[in-house]
Amino acid sequence: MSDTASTAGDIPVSDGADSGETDPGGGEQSGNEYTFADVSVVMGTYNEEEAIGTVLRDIEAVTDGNAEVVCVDGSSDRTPEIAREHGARVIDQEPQGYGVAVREAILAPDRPVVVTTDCDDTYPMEQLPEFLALINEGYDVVSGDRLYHGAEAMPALNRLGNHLFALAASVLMGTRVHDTTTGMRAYRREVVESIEWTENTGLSAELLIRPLMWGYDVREHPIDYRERAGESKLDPIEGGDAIAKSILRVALDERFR
Ligand SMILES: Nc1nc2c(ncn2[C@@H]2O[C@H](COP(=O)(O)OP(=O)(O)OP(=O)(O)O)[C@@H](O)[C@H]2O)c(=O)[nH]1
Ligand SMILES: [Mg+2]
Repeated sequence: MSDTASTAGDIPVSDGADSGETDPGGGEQSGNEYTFADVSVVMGTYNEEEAIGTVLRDIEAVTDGNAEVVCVDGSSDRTPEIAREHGARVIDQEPQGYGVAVREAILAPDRPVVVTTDCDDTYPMEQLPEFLALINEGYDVVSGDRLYHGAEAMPALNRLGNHLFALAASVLMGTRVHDTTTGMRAYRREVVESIEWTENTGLSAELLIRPLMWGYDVREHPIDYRERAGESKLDPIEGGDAIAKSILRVALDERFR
């Protein structure tokens, strides 16, 4: 199965066997491979007019315009107009936090592969083909690991926090993971349809921890990370506190399920 994957620098975090559970993901892709016509790229957008044009142009360029783009938007600036100009589907939603927006964005489309990103130009859309290739190799979840290459563009406090979150999640799960709060991931649709969603700010960690502990084939994949365009929507202290609690709650919930 996916153990045969050999992309340099990849970190397989689960082979689906260490939990002793059967593989609910069904392992390898059978039949035809997915293309970008099978992919939805989704994001929450909240006053991201400085970045959204670049992000959507990058997605269009690398997918030849074949990926569907879904933005769940709570903005009061021109973000939704720019998104529509670029052909994205825009769903209006009162701003209620990261996880509320991203949950809606993930569940709205029906294509078989869904990729999340932030709309702040931090994530490398040019690496989307690598994510799709790993899904086609049989992985159920491909998680972008920002810390592998050092994440120098990340504020030092966030970087430290992200290392500590990954360490805590690893200890609680008994499986080593390296970046629990990344915004860039690819999922097979069946994974997100089976999720029991409970978190908001901590949604990203939840969407790594639950699939891993259910025995899905999850792989971390090193990504480049750029400095954010526009203002952050996350308060590092309040957000950090919420994420730490999410990791504890979700990991314990799954351990004692
Ligand atoms: N619709 C909607 N989108 C949101 C909300 N909060 C955050 N977002 C979006 O979710 C994504 C992640 O938010 P960020 O501010 O980048 O949070 P972060 O990545 O933890 O923080 P940075 O490292 O500073 O980028 C961005 O695209 C935001 O615009 C919200 O309440 N509603
Ligand atoms: Mg961000």
